[in-house]
Amino acid sequence: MFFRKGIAFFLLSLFFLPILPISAIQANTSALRGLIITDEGLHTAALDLGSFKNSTGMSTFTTTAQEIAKSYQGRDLAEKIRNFIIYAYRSWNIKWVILAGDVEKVPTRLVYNPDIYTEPEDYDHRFTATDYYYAGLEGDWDADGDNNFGENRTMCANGVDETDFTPEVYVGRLPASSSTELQIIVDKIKGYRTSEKLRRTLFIGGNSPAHYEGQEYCALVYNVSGMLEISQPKVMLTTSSRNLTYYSAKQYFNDGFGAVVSISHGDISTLASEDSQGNFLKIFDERAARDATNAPNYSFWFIVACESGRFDASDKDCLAEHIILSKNGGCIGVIAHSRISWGRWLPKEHYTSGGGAFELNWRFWQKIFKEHIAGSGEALYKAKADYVSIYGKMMQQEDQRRDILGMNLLGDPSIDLVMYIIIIELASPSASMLCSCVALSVLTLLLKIGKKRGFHSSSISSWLAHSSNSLRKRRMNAR
Ligand SMILES: [Ca+2]
Ligand SMILES: [Ca+2]
Ligand SMILES: [Ca+2]
Ligand SMILES: [Ca+2]
Repeated sequence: MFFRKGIAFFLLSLFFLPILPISAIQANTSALRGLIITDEGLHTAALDLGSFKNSTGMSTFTTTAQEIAKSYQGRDLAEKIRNFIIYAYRSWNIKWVILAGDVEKVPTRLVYNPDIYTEPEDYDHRFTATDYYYAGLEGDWDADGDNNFGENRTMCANGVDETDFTPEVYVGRLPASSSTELQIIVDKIKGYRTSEKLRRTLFIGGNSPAHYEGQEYCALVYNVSGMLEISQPKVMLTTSSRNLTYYSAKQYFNDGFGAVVSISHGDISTLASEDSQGNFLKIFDERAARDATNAPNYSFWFIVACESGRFDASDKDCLAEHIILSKNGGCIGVIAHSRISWGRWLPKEHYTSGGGAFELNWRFWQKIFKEHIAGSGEALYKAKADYVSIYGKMMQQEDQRRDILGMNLLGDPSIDLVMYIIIIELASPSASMLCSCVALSVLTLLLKIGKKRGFHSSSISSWLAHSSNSLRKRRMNAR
């Protein structure tokens, strides 16, 4: 199948090679790392982000959906945009793509992925909203040409899996519906800084008595993801330990944590835990997200819950959108499910290999904490690709596909979580006595990470300068 897809990909690239937006020809394309694709109404804020990325050594090209639509072919805007991404990947070897706009500005792809569950009734449960479509660039995701994208082998008339689960580029979305909203997110990205607080992880473990126990699950994520090995300080709020309420979750979140991991029930606006009597207790909602006050210590949150990432709803923003659009705090990035996540109905001892969003969550953090993959987009898509390769034939099951396709990244995929959440650990004041050893370790780790992702040495030096300045300041304060 790879061979067949490879040929199709090659032919597609030849077909689209000569067509290029005029502004792209003028760009210095030799060192391009990333693309920002926005709407013309959001162009100013997107260009601000592009300039910022360029100033940090990440060469970025910014264009609009309207400009792409003039030059690229496709049956709809999403396909035209994807064909441009294919062109940029083949010609410039770009690594990541930022979709700078909510779905009415930069469309997502609804893939055919029918659920047996049909509630709530305000959307069509046969389709899952996924930006994976823009990351897997082989084929056209509709091998049988029936306009149902991403069908499994059984549904596709040609008997092939229409998705391309092996990512060529890493994709994240900034879900802004106005230039004001986009500027809020851009300002957060520009203001994201290392901080002692970002070293910490906040766990929020709700229960679903028949299916999972949040405390056990959070402990598992902490143990297997590699957070434990670097002595990451943590706070664990769980229903089982009776310290998880709407107020405690809100209070701790507002204090600022680099990483937030949660498991619970969810809908488009709310996260909830279930007690042993079957009562649902709210633990977070869009209001808590909107009113968050943790700036400038923005969190990166992986939400394991149903529908909290249903960013394609036409009538309202989902919880994940509220958290990233929050003005005085909230998140720098969120991974959340656009549809229903079934979870794994398995005993605790199978949590590690239990599959679905449960497993994708700790695999994502493992990419950051153990493998030191810097970009949140790369970490997510590599975790997904690992998952697909491990589960093999099971990926033809619709619930498995939904968890992998439906878990989207809202945020800048090139945001360097290793730099902000882990490396600060090595440069912490407790190590001030060993300052030169620490600086050497930081340099070694930076070079290792930099090499792995083609990071520019100039930005490593500028970060080192920043880092040694902060160390110097800390030492002066300590005197
Ligand atoms: Ca099809
Ligand atoms: Ca691929
Ligand atoms: Ca919106
Ligand atoms: Ca939306």
